[in-house]
Amino acid sequence: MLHFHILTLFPEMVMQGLNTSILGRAVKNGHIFIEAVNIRDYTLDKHGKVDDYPYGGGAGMLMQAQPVFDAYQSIVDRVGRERASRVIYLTPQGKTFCQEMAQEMAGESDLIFLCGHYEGIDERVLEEIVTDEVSIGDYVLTGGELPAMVMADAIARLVPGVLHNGESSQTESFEDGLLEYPQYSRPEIWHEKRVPEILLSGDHAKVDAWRREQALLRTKERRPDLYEKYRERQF
Ligand code: 9D3
Repeated sequence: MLHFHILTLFPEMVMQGLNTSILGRAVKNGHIFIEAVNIRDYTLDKHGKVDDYPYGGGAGMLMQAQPVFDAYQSIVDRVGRERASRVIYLTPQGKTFCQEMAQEMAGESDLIFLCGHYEGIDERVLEEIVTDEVSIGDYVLTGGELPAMVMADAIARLVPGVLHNGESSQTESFEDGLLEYPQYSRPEIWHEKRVPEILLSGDHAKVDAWRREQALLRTKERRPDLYEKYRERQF
């Protein structure tokens, strides 16, 4: 049972996205727990304000330390500091998320995601609570919510029981370091294109060898970086 706690100003967005499809089923079946904690609920400002101007000037607003810290503390008060030991700040300046990080995080009992907005968050609260800074890639989004959802999806599917038969998390792209081979279903001919003859042969050894070859060819063509890594691992 992995618990995701997401600190955000947009809790509905996060819950809508994550309680759907396969993750929704995983929550129902008790394999994972997901909660969005609204940072705004913890502000002491009577108008509900959670941001202010940056000292030293500059464009935009910063999320203040107090509401972020108190929202975080409310999670710790419920689950304990030991369990809630991992706090992941979603930021364009973080280390790029990858399958290896997903594997490692899937072994935790609790993960706290902190989603930034405005021009960022007061550095002092980040120093006190954040253990990991993660980006999902080099493109500019409007906030950390979609990255937190992307990470939760990638991590949750690795939790035992979340995927059923036929949704296997093994033998897939990235897990053996290769892209997937092309696949075909009925009919045998569609728009004058035939299914590769070997797949109709019933010779499983030949089919396996063909798929392996296709996976290698594809990886070499489309992801030369992955192909090089794969070849290095073979020696
Ligand atoms: C206007 C501020 N920007 C100056 C270049 C910095 C900036 C801060 C925060 C730009 C975008 C964002 C919002 N994005 C995220 O919070 C974010 C993110 C992303 O934009 N891309 C990839 N991964 C991530 S993780 C969090």
